[in-house]
Amino acid sequence: MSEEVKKNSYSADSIQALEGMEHVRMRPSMYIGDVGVRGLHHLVYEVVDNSIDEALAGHCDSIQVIINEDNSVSVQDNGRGIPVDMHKKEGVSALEVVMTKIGAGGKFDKDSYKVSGGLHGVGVSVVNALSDHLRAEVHRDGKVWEQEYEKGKAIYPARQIGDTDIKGTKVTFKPDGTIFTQTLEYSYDTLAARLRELSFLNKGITITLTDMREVDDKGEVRKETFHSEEGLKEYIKFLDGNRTPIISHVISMEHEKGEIPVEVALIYNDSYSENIYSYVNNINTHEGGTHLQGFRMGLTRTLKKYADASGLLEKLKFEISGDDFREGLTAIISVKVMEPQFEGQTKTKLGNREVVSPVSQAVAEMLENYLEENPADAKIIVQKVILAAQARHAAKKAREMVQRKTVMSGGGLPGKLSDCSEQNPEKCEIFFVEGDSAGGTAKQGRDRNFQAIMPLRGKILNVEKAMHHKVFESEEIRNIFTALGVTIGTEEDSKALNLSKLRYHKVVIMCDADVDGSHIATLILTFFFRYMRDLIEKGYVYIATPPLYLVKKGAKKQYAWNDEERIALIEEMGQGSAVQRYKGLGEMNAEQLWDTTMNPEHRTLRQITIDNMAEADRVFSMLMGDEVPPRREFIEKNAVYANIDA
Ligand code: 28G
Repeated sequence: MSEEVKKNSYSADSIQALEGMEHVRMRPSMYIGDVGVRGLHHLVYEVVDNSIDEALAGHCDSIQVIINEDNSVSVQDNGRGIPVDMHKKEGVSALEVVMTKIGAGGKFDKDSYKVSGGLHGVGVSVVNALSDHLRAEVHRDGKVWEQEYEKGKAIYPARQIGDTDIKGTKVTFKPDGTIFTQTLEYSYDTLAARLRELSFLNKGITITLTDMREVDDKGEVRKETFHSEEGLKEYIKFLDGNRTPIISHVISMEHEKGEIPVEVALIYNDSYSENIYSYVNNINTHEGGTHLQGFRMGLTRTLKKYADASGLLEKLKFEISGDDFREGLTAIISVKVMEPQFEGQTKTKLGNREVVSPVSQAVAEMLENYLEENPADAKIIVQKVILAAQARHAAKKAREMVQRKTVMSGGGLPGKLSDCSEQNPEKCEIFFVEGDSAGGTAKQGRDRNFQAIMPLRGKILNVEKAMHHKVFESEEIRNIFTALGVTIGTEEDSKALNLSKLRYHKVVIMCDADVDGSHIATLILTFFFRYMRDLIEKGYVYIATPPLYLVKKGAKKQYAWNDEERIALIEEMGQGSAVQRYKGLGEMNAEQLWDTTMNPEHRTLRQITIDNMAEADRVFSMLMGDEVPPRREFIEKNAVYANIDA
């Protein structure tokens, strides 16, 4: 090849690279999902992912994440440091290639053993493209190198700036405000939950999170270290910290079955809910898939075999269903797959068939051993399964009601529902309102064309503590199913929800802005989380935000949602203004409720999202479970309403 042709192909390549970066900036959500809060945090995960890869390769055991004062984020690892030598093909440093070329960095390189990867697994160059400014610092072979970029473009070639006796990579980036228009503010808790999760999933690595934005009374910044020696075993203990175990140990194993690393841990507790978290390459696979299928097969097969042999099932007059084996089960499955195929609506369902049997074999082997060595625990588990089967049998009628009673099949809508006239679910909203009196006001205030009102009696059943049949027997809860047009799945898989006849695409919880109101909202949310999780995951669930104050002067009325707004309004209106504190929805008249809380033109609805399933589970089990002290602590830490009432 002549020199000239070569040159041309170089420049063709760099044009392609540039186009790649331009494309990321033009269509960011194609790469990071969205440009809201989630996308913003995803940037951090993407960078941390590189460090995790370096750790999985066996070269790094420490990762530091710092939220800087200006909401930029620094990530530093003690790996080998990104190579800085000239990349033969590109004519620039390897560092620059990794930072500016979409798809560089090995993610798409089948030869390298890289199996970690964010949801989209797109690489740090995407983070660079979406950052106002990024600085990379490499410590390697005794030298420090740096390079800086603006909106993904290098502003100078990688340069040597000094000597060092450490090794590793440090990246500091500031997300671009013209892309992340909603917010640039990082949430410590969101990052902490993900980093903690990563530390359990990748044992042995030490990850620290530091928040430089605020100092406490002692002049100290917020800082946490995440490190797990035992991995999933410890993760189970953490997740089930607010529940009561019924067996003596966490059952766990780690195995490489046919080139697929499989890790599993599980425990049985005295609750009635099933909590299984599955991961592929450190990504939470919400929709499950072949690894979950393998887990269920292994669990059911082994326990059934044991129970049959034990003779304990002889008195049982009916078949045990798959569900029965999973009541009170908390489990984590983590697999690493070289070329994962993600399917499903949110691309979080593993499709690789070859994963089923290694996981089911591993689970079977692990359980067989445990049951053999712990006969007392084995008996407890089998008895729990039998109880679950009996309860399910007893609840058959109630469950079938919920299963069958759709509007179409003539069950009729609940009497308390004031429905809207619009038929297209996409345009319809339903407001669940606490109490009949507020329900009445909402009914008067609504736009009946597209807004339905469903008053709920005070506190609905706490599903966290109730057996399934109690849940399906509760009239209040059956009414929620019927009003929404939602039915549940088969007996074998009661978690499968049928949303095809969902009657409203906005399901709004509207409660008083006080301690009681937030408790009721939490009860309803807990019910949705445990029994209609899909509704939340599909983005149909919202919380209404009624104002806390009315500031009046003469005929002029304005609303305030917090103390800051109230003070500003009083200042603005000046002498003679009066403040009215809304104690509850019932204190507003229909017009006020419409203006402030229900009218789509003025209201603020908070969409409920779950960015960390395991963390959400832990919080719900704590808020709604038996143990009081952790709940008090959480409420004190997060009480927005408590100080208002004080
Ligand atoms: C702190 C922020 C995020 C990283 C490394 C280490 C290497 C590397 C990263 O290589 C380019 C392509 C395939 C070899 C690999 C160093 C081999 C030898 C690395 C990070 C070169 C990528 N020495 N650490 N990338 N490969 N940490 N942390 O980004 O051929 S990225």
